[in-house]
Amino acid sequence: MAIELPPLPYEHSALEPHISKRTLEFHHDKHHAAYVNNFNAAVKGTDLDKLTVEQAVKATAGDPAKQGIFNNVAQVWNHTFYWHSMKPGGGGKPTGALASKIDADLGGYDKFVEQFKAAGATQFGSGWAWLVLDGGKLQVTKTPNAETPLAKGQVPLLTMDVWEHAYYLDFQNRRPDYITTFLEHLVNWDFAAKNLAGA
Ligand code: MN3
Repeated sequence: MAIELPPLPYEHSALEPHISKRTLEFHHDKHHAAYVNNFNAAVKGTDLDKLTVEQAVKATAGDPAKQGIFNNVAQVWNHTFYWHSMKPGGGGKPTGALASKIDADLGGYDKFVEQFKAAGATQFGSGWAWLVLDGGKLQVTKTPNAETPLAKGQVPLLTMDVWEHAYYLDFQNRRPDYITTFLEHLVNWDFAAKNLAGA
């Protein structure tokens, strides 16, 4: 039961001019697809082949013998979550229950922005910045490489890919500009609010 590459939730050009069609063609059609293919090839004929993506992430996390499989399946999950963390016409401030919770747990939207920018900018090398629910409280966090809060007992609400392949064609070395653009023009607060409501 091979897993499949989920389609992007919007057209490849839908995030322009902020993230180009060319970036999403490489990022989704090549990088995300490669993680799917690598995972399928590695687990073919094993018990891991019977699991959902989420189950396979949890089943391989922290097992040195399964590091390669974890890297690929966690990247499959992280990327699908990332596509939904953005939307055309996104960006700006959240509203409603999520906004109130950011005020209560993080000290307000401006503090969230400060922490999220720092998480993305200080993740050395490749990785991810996250807004998660940890023990019922919001937390901004970062993970290296394929690591994911899903495997740490946290509830992911939102993520931003800070691997160079996410921004290099559009922003070259200017990761901070990509992060600012993500927050001002792309972030999908509806998705984060839905994840909070379902937690
Ligand atoms: Mn990526």
